[in-house]
Amino acid sequence: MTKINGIGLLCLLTSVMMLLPPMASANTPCGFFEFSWLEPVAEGTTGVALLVLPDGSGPPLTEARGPDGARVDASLVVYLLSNCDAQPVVGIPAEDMWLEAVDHGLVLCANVGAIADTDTDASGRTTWSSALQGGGSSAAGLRIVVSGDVVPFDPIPIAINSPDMNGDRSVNLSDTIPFATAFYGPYDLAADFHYDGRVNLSDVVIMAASLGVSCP
Ligand SMILES: [Ca+2]
Ligand SMILES: [Ca+2]
Repeated sequence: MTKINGIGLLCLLTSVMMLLPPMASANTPCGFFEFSWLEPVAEGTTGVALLVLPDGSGPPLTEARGPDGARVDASLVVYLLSNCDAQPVVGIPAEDMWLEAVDHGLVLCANVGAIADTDTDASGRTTWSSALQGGGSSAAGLRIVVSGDVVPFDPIPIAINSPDMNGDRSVNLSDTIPFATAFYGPYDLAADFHYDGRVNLSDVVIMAASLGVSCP
């Protein structure tokens, strides 16, 4: 029988270890999507605002408004790529991807408020083009959240306002108080529902028409 001394055993162990594949790091989460990208938002979207109603009856992102009141397509196209290997992340459920305001001023209806149009496809692509459902207001910009992780893009320059001014997910008399303050006070984007840089009768009409609306 061949005897293996200490040095021989060490050499044998070293050889065996060299033949083994390197150990994978245990469950390293991919975290943020640093290789992801957002298609440039349509030209002219600087200073864009979107009216949001709790029941989703506001205009879709394809019909946001520019500072002069003109309709602007502010729909979003995003490609989500894994942080681990820069490959598309396929099949992320639409309901796991949503928009939120950077300053949390946009209050969304539970589960449906601002989710993506579709699951991510083979290229990791999804879009946002529909109306959002919620209330509140924000001029800080929007961001995309995937399964609770913020995708590290610059804030998307879309301001939000809603006749649900106090963000309690329904439009009622309590919202008319801040609206009256804005109507008689200095300009406030939060009350400029028919976005055109002025709070006037056209905004009153939207406030009046929205009374009674709430999240589903
Ligand atoms: Ca309200
Ligand atoms: Ca206005």
